[in-house]
Amino acid sequence: YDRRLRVTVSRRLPQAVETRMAELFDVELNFADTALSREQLAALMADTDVFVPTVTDEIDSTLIEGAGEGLKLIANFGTGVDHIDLSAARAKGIAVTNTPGVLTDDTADLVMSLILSVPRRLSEGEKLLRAGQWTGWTPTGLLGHRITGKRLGIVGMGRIGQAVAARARAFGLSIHYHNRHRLPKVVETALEATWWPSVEAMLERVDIVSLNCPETAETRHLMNAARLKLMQPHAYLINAARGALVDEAALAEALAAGRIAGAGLDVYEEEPALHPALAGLPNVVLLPHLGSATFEGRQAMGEKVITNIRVFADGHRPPDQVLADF
Ligand code: 8YV
Repeated sequence: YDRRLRVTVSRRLPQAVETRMAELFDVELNFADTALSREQLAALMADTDVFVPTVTDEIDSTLIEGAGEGLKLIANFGTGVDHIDLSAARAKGIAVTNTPGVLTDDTADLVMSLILSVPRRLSEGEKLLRAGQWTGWTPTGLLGHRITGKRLGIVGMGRIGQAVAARARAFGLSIHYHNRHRLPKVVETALEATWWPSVEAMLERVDIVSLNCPETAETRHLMNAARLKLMQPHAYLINAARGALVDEAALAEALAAGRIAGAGLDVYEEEPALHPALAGLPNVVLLPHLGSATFEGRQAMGEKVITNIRVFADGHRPPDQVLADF
């Protein structure tokens, strides 16, 4: 490109990121900072070289096919790209990039805090206290379950899954994982992780299940009623990946019936809506998609977006290009 690129950003980003972008590109921002409608997305994608969406923008095949001829890069602000139709983008010659790596630690920290707070009933305790219903310490009040010595089963052992494993080991959990591909022996040994070729077999054996895989056609409703039934009645489910990995209605039913002991969720099937059956359950910790919500993380995500755009503009393959068969 021998001119400044037109870069359209769907949401407000950290100030320093916006400032740098404005120095480098012709930037258009959504000043309202509300999730965009399909019509607004279509209008923005009609007249730009680069579009920067976030997880709140559903970039489906119709939007991609209708995009202006100028659109050559979708530089996602975020790692998960389940909201972008990758094959439609590839068919139209539009490259897609994401921001892997820089939010691994923050997300793994959040997973770990759910692993610690659900079995220990922290949320229930805080609610009781704030409601003025705490009547004082008793030997048997609000007892939870010990973390140390339990078995953690990680579904999806990529960057985040491995970062969760490293933290969990320090808390005395034994590490089990299911992944499409077995990790190299050296990595398995370093994490003292046991591979399960079958997710079903692993679900039957572990005490805590953490979902850390991307949402794809294969992983949608991975935790359906049948797989939830395989979990042990004392087991907990943690999901800070994508809501669609879990059939929420089936989860609420399993929790209400006591077929599993509790759940910690950071993501939902229909964000920002919370499944009404989950809201009333005491044995769940519910967070509003906070996995990467740190100042440092969001700044680094913005820097990655900028690097991807600049490398692409220079005519090279951007460092974080996502492949359609991902
Ligand atoms: C981001 C996330 O905040 O990166 C991801 O995949 O889920 C979040 O941590 C979000 O995607 C921003 O678009």
